[in-house]
Amino acid sequence: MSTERYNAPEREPHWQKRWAEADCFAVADTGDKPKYYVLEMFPYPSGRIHMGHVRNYAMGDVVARHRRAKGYDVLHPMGWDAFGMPAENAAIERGVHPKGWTYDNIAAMRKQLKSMGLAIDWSRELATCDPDYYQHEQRLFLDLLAKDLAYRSTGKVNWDPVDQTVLANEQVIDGRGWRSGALIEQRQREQWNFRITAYAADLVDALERLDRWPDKVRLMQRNWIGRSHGLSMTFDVVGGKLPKPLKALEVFTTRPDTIFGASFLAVSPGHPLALHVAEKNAALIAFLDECKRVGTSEEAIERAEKKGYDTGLKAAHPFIDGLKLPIYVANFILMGYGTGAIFGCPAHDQRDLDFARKYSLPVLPVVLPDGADAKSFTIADEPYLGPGRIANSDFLDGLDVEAAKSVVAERMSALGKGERRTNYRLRDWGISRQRYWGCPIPVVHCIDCGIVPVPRNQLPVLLPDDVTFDVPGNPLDRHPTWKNVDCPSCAKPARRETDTMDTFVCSSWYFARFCSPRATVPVERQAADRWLPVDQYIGGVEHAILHLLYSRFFTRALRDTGHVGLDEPFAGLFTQGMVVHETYQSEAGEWLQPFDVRISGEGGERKAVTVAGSKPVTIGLTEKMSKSKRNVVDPDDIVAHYGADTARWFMLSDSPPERDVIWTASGVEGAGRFVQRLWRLIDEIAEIAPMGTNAVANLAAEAALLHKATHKSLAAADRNFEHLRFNVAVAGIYELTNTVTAALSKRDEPGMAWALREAAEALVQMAGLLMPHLGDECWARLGYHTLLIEQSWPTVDPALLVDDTITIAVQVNGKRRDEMTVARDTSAAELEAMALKLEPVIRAMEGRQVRKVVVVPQRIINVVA
Ligand code: ANZ
Ligand code: ZN
Repeated sequence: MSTERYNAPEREPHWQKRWAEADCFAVADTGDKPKYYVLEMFPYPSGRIHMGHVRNYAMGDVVARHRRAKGYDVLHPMGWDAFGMPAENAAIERGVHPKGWTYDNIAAMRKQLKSMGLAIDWSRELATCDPDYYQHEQRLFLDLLAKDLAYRSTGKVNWDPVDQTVLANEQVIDGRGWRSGALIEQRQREQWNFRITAYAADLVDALERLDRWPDKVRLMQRNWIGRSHGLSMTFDVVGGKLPKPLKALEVFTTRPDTIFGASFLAVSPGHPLALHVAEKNAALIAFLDECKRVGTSEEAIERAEKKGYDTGLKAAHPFIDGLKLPIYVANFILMGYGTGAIFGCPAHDQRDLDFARKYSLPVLPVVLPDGADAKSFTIADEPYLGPGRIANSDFLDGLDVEAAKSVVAERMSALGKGERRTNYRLRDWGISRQRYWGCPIPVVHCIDCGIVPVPRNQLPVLLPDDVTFDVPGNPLDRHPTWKNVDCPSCAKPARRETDTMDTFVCSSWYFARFCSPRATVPVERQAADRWLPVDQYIGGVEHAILHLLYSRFFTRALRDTGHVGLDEPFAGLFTQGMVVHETYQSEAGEWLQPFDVRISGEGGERKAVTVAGSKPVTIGLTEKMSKSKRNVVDPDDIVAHYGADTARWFMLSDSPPERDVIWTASGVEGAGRFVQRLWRLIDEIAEIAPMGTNAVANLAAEAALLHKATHKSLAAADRNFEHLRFNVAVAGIYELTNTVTAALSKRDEPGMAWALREAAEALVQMAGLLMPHLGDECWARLGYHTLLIEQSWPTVDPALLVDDTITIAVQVNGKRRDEMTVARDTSAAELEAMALKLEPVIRAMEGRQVRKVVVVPQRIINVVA
C-alpha cells in the first residue's frame, strides 16, 4: 500500500496532456446520441481569470461531464468577448496596440483555463475580434438591414464626454457613463439602431415559456420591456392661438378611471406644444434649458424635484362641462414614452401629488378603499394606489377600477377621442459606437446613392492596424485613408462608415457561431438545428437584462433572416452567486491582501496581524473579491499550491451555487484534505479489491448495506447534478466516503471486497465530475486504462433504492400522536399491537376503550376511542 500523498500540482498537467492527446472533449456535429449544449458566459479577455470565472466554469464543467456520462453528445465550447473599451484604454494609457493587448491576454487566460482541467472543445474556440468572426457579424448586419431590422435615425444620444462616445441608455447609470463615470450629455446624432421593439410583444409573452429561467430574471426582463395597456385620450386645447395640430392634445394613461380626479395636464419639455409656446416665451426657454441639464436618464428624471411651467393654455375636461384644466410643461414627462403628455390625477399618483402640492392644484380622491366614505376620505402626503370603488365621478360612481377603465375607454372612443393602446418602455437598440476596437459597420456613405451596403464579396471590412490613440475621439474617423473608398454602386468617391458596433452585438450570437465556428456562413443551419438551443446557460446575474434580452432579440432576427429555426436561444438559465472574501486593513487604513495577513483564534476571538511585521490588522466586511479592496485570491496561486481540483471542489461544495460563496483559507485547506483522504481511501481499496474482484452469492449484511448505500448515493447525485445542486451532491459524496471508510473494518466479510470496489468506483465517478484530475488518477489506480470521461454513469438498481423500512403516522381519533418506523412488510395485526403500546397513544386514550383500529397499509394507523 502506498502512503504517498497525491501530488496534484505535479499530476494535473500530466492528465491535461493525456486529455489533449486523446482529444476527448471534441464533439462532432452528427451522431445518434441526444445532444446537450452547456455554455458559460464567455469571458472578456482582461488578462487574468479571477475566482468568479473559476466558479462559473467549474459549474459548467460538472454539468458537461455529467451529461456526457449520461449518454449525451455534449457541446461545451469556450471563446472570448474580445472587442471593447479596455483594450483601447490600454492603448491610450500604455501605448500598446489593442490587438496585441487582446491576443496576449487571450493567450494568458487560455493557459489559465486549461490549468483548470475543463472539458472544453477547444477546437471551437473563437474570439469576436477575429476577422473570421466579425466578417460574419457584418453579413448578419446586412441581413438585418435588408429586413429593415437595422436602420439609421437621428435622435438624441447619450454622449460621454470623457470616452468621446455615444452610450446606450443601459450604459448610463445614474446619469453617468458606466465606464468613465462622466456626466452624460445629450446630443443629436445620426446613428444605427436595431429594431428590437419589433419583437417587444413576443419578447414579453415568451418569458412565460422560459420555465427553466430564474423567476427574478424573467421579472427583470418583463419590467425592462415594460408593457402597459392603457388609453390614448385627446383633449381640446383652449385659450390661445395655436396651429391646428396643436389644438388637440393626446395623452397616454393607464388610469382612465381617474379622469374625474384630473387637475392638470402636462407635456414633456420636448413636446411640440412646449416648443411652440417657447418660441415667444423667454421664461419657458429658460425652463426648458434647465430641464436639459437634469439629463435624460429615467433615474435622473425620477430623482429630480418635480417642476413645471404653466403655459397659460387650458384643456377642456371631456366629461365636465366648463371645467378647464391648466396645461404645464413638466420636467418629469418623458418625450420618448406614450405621447409625451399626461393628465395628472394627484390623489392617485405620487408624482402628480408632489406636483399638485407644489403648485397648489386640487387633490380630489376618486378611488375609495373598502369602507372609506366619500365625504371624509382625504389624501395627505401619499396617494391612494390600491383598488376600490369610484367616487366623486358622476357616471362612474360605484364602479370598481377595472370596470371604470372600460367605461371611460368606451365613452372616449364613442366621442372619437380615445383609443386603447399598448405601450412599451423598451426602445430600439442604438448600436453605433465611435470606437476603434469593435466590428466595423459594413456600409458606405455616398453623396449620390446615400447609404450603400458593402457588397458581400467585399467583406470583411477589416479594421486598419495603423491607428493612433494620442488624441480623444474615433481613430477610424481620423485615419488618413481608411474611410476613403469608392462607392460600390456608382464608383464615385465616398466615405466608409466609421462607427463600429456595440460589443453587445458580438455577444448576441456567439452561442450560435459555436455550432459551426469555422463555417463560411455566419451559422450553418444544420449544425444550428442540431445544437440549439443552449440547454444550460450559466453566468452572472449582472447580465440578466441586456445581454440576455439582446440575445433573445438576435435569435429572432436570425430566425427571420433564415439562419436558425428557433426563437429562444437559452432553454435553461442559471445565475450563479459571487465569490466573496473578508477584507483587511492596516492601521494606516490601507487594504491588505489575504496572503499578507495571518489570522489566529476563532469566532469572536479571531485576530489578524500582518505576516511581515506582526502589525495589527482590522478584519472588515466580507465582500465581492475586487482589486480595489485587494481581497482577491489569485486562482493561479491556488492551482500552484493545491491544484485545480481543490479549487473546483471548494467552489462548489460550500454554498448553494446561486448564492455567494465565502472564500476562506480554512475552506480551501479542508478541500485539500479531502483530496488526500479520497486518494488514500481509493488506494487502500485498490489493494483490498483489485480489478476482477467478484461478488459472492450471499452478501454479508454489511456488504449488502454498503451495496445499497452506493446505489442510493449514485441515484441522489444524479438528480442533484441534473438540477445543479452541486453542494448537495458534494454532501452526498462526503457521506458515502464516511460509509465506505467505516465498512473497511468489515473487509473480511463475504462480498465486502466486491462491495467496497463498487463503492470506490462510484465515488470516483461522482467526485471525478468536480475533480477530474484526481478522478483519472484514482480510476487508473483502480486498474483502468480508460479515461474517466469515456465512462458512462453507472446503472442504478432501482430495487436497491426502495427502503425496507417505512415510517407510519399513528393517530388517536384522527389526531396525530406519534409515528413508528417499522419493516415494510409488517402485518396489520402486528402494527395494531405495536401502535396500542405507544406511550403517547396510551396517554391520548385517557383510559377509554379502543373501539376499533383502522390501518391504512404503509401510511396511517388510526385508533378510534
Ligand atoms: C393618468 C393617471 C392617473 C396616471 C393616475 C397614473 C395614475 P406606465 O405603467 O409606466 O405605462 N405617463 C404617461 N406617459 C408618460 C410620460 N411620457 N412621462 C411620464 N409619465 C407618463 O405608466 C403610465 C402612466 O404614467 C400614465 O397613466 C401616465 O399617468 C404616466 F392616478 O395617467 B397616468
Ligand atoms: Zn454612389
